[in-house]
Amino acid sequence: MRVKTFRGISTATVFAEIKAEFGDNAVILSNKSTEENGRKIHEIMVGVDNNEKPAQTADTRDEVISDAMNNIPDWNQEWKQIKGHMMALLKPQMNLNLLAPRQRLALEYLEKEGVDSNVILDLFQQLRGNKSKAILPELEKLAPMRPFENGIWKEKFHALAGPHGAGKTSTIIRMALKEKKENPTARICLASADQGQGKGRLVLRHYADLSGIEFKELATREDFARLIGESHNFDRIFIDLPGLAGDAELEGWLAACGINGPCDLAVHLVLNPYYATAQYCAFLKKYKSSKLKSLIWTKLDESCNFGALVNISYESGLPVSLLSYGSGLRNSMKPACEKDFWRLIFKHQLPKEEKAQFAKAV
Ligand SMILES: Nc1nc2c(ncn2[C@@H]2O[C@H](COP(=O)(O)OP(=O)(O)OP(=O)(O)O)[C@@H](O)[C@H]2O)c(=O)[nH]1
Ligand SMILES: [Mg+2]
Repeated sequence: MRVKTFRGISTATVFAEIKAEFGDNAVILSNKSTEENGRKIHEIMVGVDNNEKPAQTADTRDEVISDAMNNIPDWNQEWKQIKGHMMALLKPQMNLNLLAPRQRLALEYLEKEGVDSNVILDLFQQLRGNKSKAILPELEKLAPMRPFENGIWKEKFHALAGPHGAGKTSTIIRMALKEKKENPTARICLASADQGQGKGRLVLRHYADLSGIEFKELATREDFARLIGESHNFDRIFIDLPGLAGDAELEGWLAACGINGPCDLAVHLVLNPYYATAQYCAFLKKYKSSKLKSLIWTKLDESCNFGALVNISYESGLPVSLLSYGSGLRNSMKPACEKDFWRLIFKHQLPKEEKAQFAKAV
């Protein structure tokens, strides 16, 4: 951080000078008045991030908008901190005596389970003063379900995105096999856009060959364009996306492949329940996209608490579509439903296996 002191005969002139040099990027470190030769002098010390360039006046409407957009990440960060402080202040005001014992127990349980205080506070607001109000309908509003099963998802293209190793390839195979089993005559395409060194695309090809599903590799923008052109030959197209490294973001990645436009695509974000809160925030930023339509939770069998499932639904506003709870391809995944989801949160019970779910699909 670069530090600079500005002096002048009034705070207004000093602030004007600071604004002219650094715009809104300066952080006030100190602000004091002293006397010099009988005159009052105002001295303001500011700090500026070394990466910040001195402010340039945004002349056109586009420049003003672009400036504002560039500041959004900083503002988001600041807002998160403010929200944290507000929660710390508000929490002592959360008078649990306004709740019925069973409502109170539920909130206390959720807190222990790792559900964030802003979610708990929201629930408290919904329940306070109405001791007969059931908690489950309120919870269901916070974490909606949109099961991935027959007839619910109309999109033709379904792509799975998410961090490395989250379970994208395994899940897309399960989804394609499930589709094949439920609609044996459906024309399904399984496509791998993951050109990394891993064996993901070989595994995809293997299962596609075994089960009579068409397989495609998507390495270039032209491959995507060709698949879109041929899409009338398929009823469902499942795409395995790579984990995005470094600063790459889903929206930019989809744009580079030419599939962020009107293409009939739903992207589902695959996550595991045991990341740290800051990591989830980073994932939600990285995978934010108008095409992102649901959350898929995998590795539920490896986790010992599930508060993150509630937190991410609440933060993202996205419905949960699938729950996965085993490393194998059979009997390890179910379309999400309220009963399974809340049983998992409150009882740590994994979803019950559907009878012979994929038994004859492979
Ligand atoms: N225990 C458990 N393991 C799972 C589950 N889903 C996937 N796995 C395992 O997690 C590992 C990684 O799964 P992949 O499907 O390869 O994950 P990915 O996201 O495609 O990984 P990359 O392509 O390397 O980014 C594999 O060993 C899977 O068998 C699950 O629900 N539970
Ligand atoms: Mg993979």
